[in-house]
Amino acid sequence: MGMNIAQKILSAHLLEGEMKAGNQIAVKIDQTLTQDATGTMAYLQFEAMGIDHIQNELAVSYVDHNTVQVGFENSDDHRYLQSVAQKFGVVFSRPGNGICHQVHLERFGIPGKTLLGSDSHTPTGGGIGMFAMGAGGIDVAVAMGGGAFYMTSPKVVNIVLKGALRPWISAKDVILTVLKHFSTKGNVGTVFEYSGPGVNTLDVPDRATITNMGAECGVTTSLFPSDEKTRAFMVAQERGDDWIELKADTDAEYDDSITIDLSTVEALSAAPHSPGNIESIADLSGKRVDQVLIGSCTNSSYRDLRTVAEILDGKKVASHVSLGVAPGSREVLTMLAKEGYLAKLITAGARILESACGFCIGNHMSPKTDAVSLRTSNRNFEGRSGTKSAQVYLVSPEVAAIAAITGEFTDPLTYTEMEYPAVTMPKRFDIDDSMFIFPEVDASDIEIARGPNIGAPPVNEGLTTSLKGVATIKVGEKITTDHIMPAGARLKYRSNVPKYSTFVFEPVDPDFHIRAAANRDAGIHNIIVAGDSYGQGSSREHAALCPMYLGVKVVIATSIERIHMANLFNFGIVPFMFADTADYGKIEQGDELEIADLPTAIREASTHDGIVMLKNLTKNIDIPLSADFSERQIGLLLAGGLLNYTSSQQGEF
Ligand code: MIC
Ligand code: SF4
Repeated sequence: MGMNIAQKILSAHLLEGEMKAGNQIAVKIDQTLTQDATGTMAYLQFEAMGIDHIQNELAVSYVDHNTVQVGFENSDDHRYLQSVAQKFGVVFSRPGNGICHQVHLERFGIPGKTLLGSDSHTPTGGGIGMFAMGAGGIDVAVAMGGGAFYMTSPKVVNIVLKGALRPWISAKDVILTVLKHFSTKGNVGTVFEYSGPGVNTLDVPDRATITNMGAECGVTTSLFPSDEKTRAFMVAQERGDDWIELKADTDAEYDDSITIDLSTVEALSAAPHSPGNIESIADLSGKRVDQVLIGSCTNSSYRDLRTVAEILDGKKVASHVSLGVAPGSREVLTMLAKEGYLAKLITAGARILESACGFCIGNHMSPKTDAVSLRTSNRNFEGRSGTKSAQVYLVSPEVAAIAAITGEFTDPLTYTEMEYPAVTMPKRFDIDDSMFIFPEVDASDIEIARGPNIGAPPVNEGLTTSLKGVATIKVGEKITTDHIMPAGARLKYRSNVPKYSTFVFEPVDPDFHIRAAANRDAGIHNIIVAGDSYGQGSSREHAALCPMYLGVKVVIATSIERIHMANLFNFGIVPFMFADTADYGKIEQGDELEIADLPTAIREASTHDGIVMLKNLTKNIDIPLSADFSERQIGLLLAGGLLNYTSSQQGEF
């Protein structure tokens, strides 16, 4: 039987397990990437593992998330990251060099390789045929140390593209069409693999927009074939030698398949407050816009920003609109500058922002109260922009640029001011690697620089007793990691877990941390109760690490998203699912809960029916929880997390 691309790459990297959808497998990781917001903890954990040099093919540390440097904390993190990179053989991408996913695609990504990144948008690499996945920082630290990555063998859905996009419609509209079909939940353990004649109509930067935002569906990754378009991109990056052809066999099988006719794709938007809440731009036409922000790892390529510059050329931004443009990389910014497009943007009235994540993570450019903000980024969770009442709509660069001029949502298909500026990918990008610091051969006298904000990673205790606790918080469905562990103004505390923990659940229940810490100090276990799709969104392991620090031992949800689930195991928090989803209604916040002899209950569940009984002492009822854990996952829970587990395995990851 023939193989699809996902099967080809995974089977070439398989270390343990059988590749059957749903099985636990271990794979070899070729490349890793980290960014500053997750990276400090990842390298602190790498240090705690006691390995003196990276063991994988390539590790790159990017500084792109928090570059605002208000106070000393960020700058100290950057200094730590630079020194630790030099010490352990990691390539360091300096602040200003660009957003990790854009830069990695440009300078390091290789078709057919595996990439693990401590950021949920790592699947951007799927645009050139890499099997690229997001994970928590500690999983990336293990992979840097040469350890395997444990994952669920995915099912593979074939997304067949046919036809070609109409002028003014672009890759963002394709991924929004995919989101409309698949939504943001129910896709855990799936890979989206693109095929069909329409693939050939998309260049790598377009493909990368699509694989990037597949993350919002909750899939493991998304993949395009590596073909002549991929070769053209690699050659334009002067990396033609890294190209290989990669395509599915003609008799490849898939678990499911859908077809999208590109010629019927409309201009779309993800309306507040979810990337899966899709509306057509035609329906939104005429709605007044206050802010337009163009950039982020989804839409900040040379193609995207030159298109924006051409649309804005000779025009002015509407007086009530604030327009910001953040190029995805220094390469993009340099090319825009040298070719005169930057001047067009500035003349039109755009505010040029640093090549970094910035606005996307709510780090600056928060909109005014109740503002309508149009963004080309990938997430519009409530409050992520820094303004809770803001209405954030996710759109294509074309829609964003036109709205900046007209001051309102405008259907690009009805925009008659100009011909569509069909920008094609350049034959050569402007390459300058001088903002990377490549590791030195002899790192023996490199001192690791640590500021006062950087603390050792806290460690958990193993599971030894009965669970006796309280439902400290009960939340609804689609609780994102931005709800659990906000970024934005709080981002600078990523290296200071005691301080950052005081913001756990801040947007939904600012007093949670006080109740949780009081319970912890009184020896009462904290339990989180949640609905569907708990832990959507980012890979930030602080959404498990900080609750762990506050004494959370168990999460009970109707469903939990992939990366967050792995992070819970990694920090020794037991992730239970309601065996019957209707039982979600049988626990209220404040209820006292108990599981007798938790370690034995979990072990026995794995060999029996996968069920653990929870007693709701307040209501005097029993609630069955599903606990179908693998041997390794049980090991992680009993050890109190991955750091303890790896040391108990004596360096055997
Ligand atoms: C995000 O887009 O939410 C982030 C910020 O890039 C996160 C990582 C983080 O929280 O540091 C992600 O996507 O994993
Ligand atoms: Fe950065 Fe935003 Fe992309 Fe996350 S989604 S990596 S914050 S640009």
